[in-house]
Amino acid sequence: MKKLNLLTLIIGSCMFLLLESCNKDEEIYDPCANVTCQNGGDCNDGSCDCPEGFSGVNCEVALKVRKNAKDLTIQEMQDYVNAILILKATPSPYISTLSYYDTFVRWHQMAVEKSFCTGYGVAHMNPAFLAWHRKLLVLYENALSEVSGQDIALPYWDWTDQESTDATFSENLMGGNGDANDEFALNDGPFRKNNWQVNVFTIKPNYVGLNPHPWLVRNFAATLLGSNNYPGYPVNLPTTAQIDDCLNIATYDMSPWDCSNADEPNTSFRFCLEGFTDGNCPGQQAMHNIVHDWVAGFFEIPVSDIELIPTETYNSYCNEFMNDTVPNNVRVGSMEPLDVSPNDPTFFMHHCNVDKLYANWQEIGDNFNNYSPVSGAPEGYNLNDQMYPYSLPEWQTIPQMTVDGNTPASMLDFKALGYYYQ
Ligand SMILES: [Cu+2]
Repeated sequence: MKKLNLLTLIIGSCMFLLLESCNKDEEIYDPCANVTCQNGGDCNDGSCDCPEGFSGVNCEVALKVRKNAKDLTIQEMQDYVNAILILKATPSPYISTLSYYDTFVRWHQMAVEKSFCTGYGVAHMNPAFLAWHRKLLVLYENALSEVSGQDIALPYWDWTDQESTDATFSENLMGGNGDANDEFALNDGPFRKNNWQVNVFTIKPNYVGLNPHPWLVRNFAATLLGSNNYPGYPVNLPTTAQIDDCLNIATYDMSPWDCSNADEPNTSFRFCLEGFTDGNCPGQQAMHNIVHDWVAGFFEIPVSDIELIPTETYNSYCNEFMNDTVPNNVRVGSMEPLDVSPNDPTFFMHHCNVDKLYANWQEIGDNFNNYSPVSGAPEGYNLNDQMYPYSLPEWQTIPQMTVDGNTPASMLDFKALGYYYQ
């Protein structure tokens, strides 16, 4: 009897200890036990699901909010414009002969110069188009904050929203249309003639005589029909339906990875958003490309005799002179010559909308890691390639340049870059 009781006691104790240790095991394996999510984040399977506006392992990083231009307060508009004017007056930490603002124009031009020499796209007409410009915007946003001492978030211009267009081209932001009585020079707003000087000029020989002035020129939606080059098609802002068509494409990009595949418009998101519509490079334009046309405009000025003027430009990247002839009565606005279109600060509000649509596409389809090609395409196209000219050795000691990385892969997660869109 006593023996049985003792056995029961022993077995009972053992089971108790076993259960206890089971309970303890459960506690040890709770993946959220040691995770503290800040700012209202919820732990899920050991990692924090952060509320909108926060990022980081513990939701400790407050993201910059990039807003629609129409939703900025007057103060936010003034802070943004003042920061741009300060950037224009600040010496460049990268290129000693230029201002900090003009460095962004030059980087864009360097990429285009390299495209001219190599025959393949560097910042445009290739899969890295969106990553290359995302990097430019992050550098620009951080530089504006750095020089102004304000926490600047880039605003975007929603092309489909009239209120956004009105706010973008208001006195408080980019100024309005060019002056019809002054060959469409920009004569209002903070970037008007005599208040904002263009210092980096196009090296596209077919545009050098068409865009000769050291001030900004805009002629909204102006087009010269019937000519092959200026641009020969109607120029309208993209519609919501056109944007939805692009956002609905699941494939990021596909071979031949440029603008020469007639099948790509309906099958490649990058091709669609960049704005090619057929297999002809450049061909009829849409989306991002046509917005450059829309802001710039193509027009004629009165001259006594129409003649063709020879033009010559120098391409420093490949140490080459390029020649063309241009009609002396045709002009284009500042957003048109591909290489130096960032001379007009509207460039950055336009590209912020391109980047927003890219972010929307990434979020809608859970496409954060959807990028192609991974390898095998020309240098600069692949997921882990270095992007020129950010990758130049002389800038790899500057933390602002290197902190986020220089590859398409390092540009995929925009929240990790410190911002989101509202
Ligand atoms: Cu560009």
